[in-house]
Amino acid sequence: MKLTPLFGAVLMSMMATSAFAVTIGFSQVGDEGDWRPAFSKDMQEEAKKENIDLKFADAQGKEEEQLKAVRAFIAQKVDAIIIAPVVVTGWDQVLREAKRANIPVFLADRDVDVTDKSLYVTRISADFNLEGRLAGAWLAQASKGNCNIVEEQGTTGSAPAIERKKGFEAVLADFPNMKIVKTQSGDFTTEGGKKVMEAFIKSTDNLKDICASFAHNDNMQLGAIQAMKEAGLKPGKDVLMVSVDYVPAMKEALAKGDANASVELRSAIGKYIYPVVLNYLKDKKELPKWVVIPSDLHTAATPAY
Ligand code: GYE
Repeated sequence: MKLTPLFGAVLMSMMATSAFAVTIGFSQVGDEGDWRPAFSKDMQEEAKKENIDLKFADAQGKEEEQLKAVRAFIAQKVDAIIIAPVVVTGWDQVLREAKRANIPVFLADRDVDVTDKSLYVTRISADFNLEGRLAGAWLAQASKGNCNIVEEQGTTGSAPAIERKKGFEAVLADFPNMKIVKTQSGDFTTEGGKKVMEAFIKSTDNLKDICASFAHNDNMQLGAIQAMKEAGLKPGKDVLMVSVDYVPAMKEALAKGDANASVELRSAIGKYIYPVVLNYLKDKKELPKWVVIPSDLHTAATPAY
């Protein structure tokens, strides 16, 4: 068929508006708690707004799955790759493959531990160490610097578990009468937190002399709250409860008095992430290695603003 110039122009403009601006591969951790799916949903919605063809891969908490997904994105020749890495180790090789293919990689949320930082453009995330310090500082004040603490750690080897612990302990170092007496990983899940708290209850004679529970995320704390209630204890009253994420279920627990404080980890962060990626694709300007998203601590008395 021969196209008239006008018809051809209309067709071209239709093609231009229906085509995506860019294709981005996003390798997500999984859906271990309430925060993660909220983050995934936001990334998908914001992608639509930005006219991005988002290839979303859920790794179900497994790094092997992430490596496969990233290799598939490279084979598909996407314009950019975003990774929320499950754990910090094991990334050098696949990042080198992306670099060789000339595909820029961005880290979102969690961090990686690589010696060659040129393997990724930048990381866009909250400061997990600060979150740990905020939780520790709140607890130091609430307990007047006297506190035996049980700690539910996040996924072993993940950036938030490492950094939240470090930040929290940095505050404790200033208070000789504050110490972590029990610590175990609950893998960032409600179930995991419940199991860990059940074990703590047993090994401490019903949390005798325990003043606080510090959980690396709200879901583990919500599980811990259940375990404590089942054992006839009063979370938020007998024991101070501080955690991170500030998910809706935690807001309810704070309002009910079952928990005392939670550091907010924003989940609607696509609006921080995509502009960084899109601008980089346009101008290729070097960026600082970390774009920090703010964190704030909330109690029942200080709702979100
Ligand atoms: O706090 C937790 C999630 O990577 C910082 O991962 C994130 C953490 C978040 O499972 O709920």
